[in-house]
Amino acid sequence: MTAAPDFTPWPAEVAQLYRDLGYWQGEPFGAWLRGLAAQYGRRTALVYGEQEVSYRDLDARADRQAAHFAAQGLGQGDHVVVQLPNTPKFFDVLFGLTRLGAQPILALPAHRQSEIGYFCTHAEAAAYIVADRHAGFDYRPLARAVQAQAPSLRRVFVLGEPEEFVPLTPPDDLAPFSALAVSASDLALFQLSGGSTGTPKLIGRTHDDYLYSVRASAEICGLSPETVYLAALPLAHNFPLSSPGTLGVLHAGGQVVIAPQPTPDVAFDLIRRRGVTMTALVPALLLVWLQAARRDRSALGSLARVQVGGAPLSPDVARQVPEVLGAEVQQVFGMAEGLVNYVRPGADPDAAYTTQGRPISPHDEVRVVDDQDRDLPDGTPGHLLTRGPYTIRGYFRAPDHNARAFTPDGFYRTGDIVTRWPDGALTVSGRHKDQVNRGGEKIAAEEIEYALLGHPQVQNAALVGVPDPLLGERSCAFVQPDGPVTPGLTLTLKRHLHSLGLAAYKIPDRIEFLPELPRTAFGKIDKPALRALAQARPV
Ligand code: OOB
Repeated sequence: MTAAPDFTPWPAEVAQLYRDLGYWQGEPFGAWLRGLAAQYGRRTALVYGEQEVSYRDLDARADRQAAHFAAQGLGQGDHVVVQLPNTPKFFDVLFGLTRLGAQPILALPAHRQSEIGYFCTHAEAAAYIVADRHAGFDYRPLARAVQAQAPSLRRVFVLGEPEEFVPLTPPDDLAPFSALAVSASDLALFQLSGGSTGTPKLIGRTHDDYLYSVRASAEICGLSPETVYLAALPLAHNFPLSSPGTLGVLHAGGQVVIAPQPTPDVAFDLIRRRGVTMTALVPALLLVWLQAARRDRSALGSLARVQVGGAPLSPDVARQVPEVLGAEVQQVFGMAEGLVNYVRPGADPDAAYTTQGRPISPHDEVRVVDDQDRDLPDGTPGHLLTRGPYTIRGYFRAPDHNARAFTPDGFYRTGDIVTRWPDGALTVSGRHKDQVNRGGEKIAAEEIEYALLGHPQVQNAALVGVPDPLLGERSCAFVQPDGPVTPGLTLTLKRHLHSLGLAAYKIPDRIEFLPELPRTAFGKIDKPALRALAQARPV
């Protein structure tokens, strides 16, 4: 059996190069935050409703949170699944855990038992952190179910009414926290992969590599103490967290305004009241904002830049941003595994609308190759492979998958089809990986196909993306039933998927039945044919 390493290191000489270049500074999150507190002191770091948290407070809160976690038995190297909505507590937890050397696994509020149970068992998580309720969902029954499934879970912390669990808020009588020595080359946190296989993958990011991407992103994007950033997307996602995201804004001494919801009714008011200068959106949300701003954009006067990423943005929509929102649009093409590309601020409009930018680092290596991994000339679309100072060399405990997802010399196979231009800018022109990108939320086709195959009335199943004017893509499952299509089978199958505890965004938007799934000459299910069929069939 192959060993399943937690972390695939960079080769020693490459790591040394990144240190020599000053990319990896040997500073863990805890010390980084301490430095920000010293530099920015009483300035406001976070805004949430009427609450304001200064840099100094943020640092002190991280200490208290770390002390609370330590008193509850958490420590260095513990994996902790964190699933919190957009509140300042997210940062207390992130900074509290990383200060202890415990490693948060940053789950999304939409995840349910299938995903959370998997993260807890696969990573042998020591703790799970949730809010009592959010968006009409009670996370405590979920915590009970996960606890029954994952024997490693020693504690569940709950923000709000904890019931039988541990309150997330530290008690008043805590002993002071004495800092631990945390190595910057250790894992700081786990991001989650959208993936294309049956199980989601965990992406371990080191303090060194993650903070490099944060610092460099803040610089490229020209952030400063004057930046007021609206965190509208879920805080845990790599884009709003680090590209440059909330961490980049904190690095620059700016203000993070936390939006509980990304919708215009909530977000526009925050922009007006707090003088927000910048935000990050996925294209689906941008469309909703554009629609609302066409009716009334009087709240958006301070907004200077809107970053858009996570899914393809059509040049036509990009072009509307300056006129309708009165702000510059900045495309961001990134991935939780590492590589992030930015259109540089002030780029000529044509490049700004039609490319997704160029990599952060001069040491991001980018290859565009054909099906046989042969390099292609600029201007020709091909598979994007990459390695560099903040791109992982392997997923957590996934040796078989790693053998496919990385080349022997450590390039990550992104699964994206891109065209590189002579100036190094990339245009994303397609996707090779078997995934549906539903408004920026990634769905691994195989995960849903396996789940459908688990139902007795399903003989075979294939999930494809269908173009959608709002979400970019919606999902359509083609099912070859085992026997006749009984009345209500569509609903039965959707209920089946819900009962497995899959996040709601993964439930297919459409289910279509076929007597047999089309196959290619090689006998594989013919997904292009299914995509064409889904588009041709009226919904
Ligand atoms: C971001 O990260 P993930 O891990 O949720 O998804 C990565 C994938 C990419 O491989 C690509 O398929 C797609 O999302 N994607 C884009 C895109 N940005 C991401 N496709 C077309 N155009 C774009 N601008 O989505 C992410 C992480 C950091 C920053 C920004 C996005």
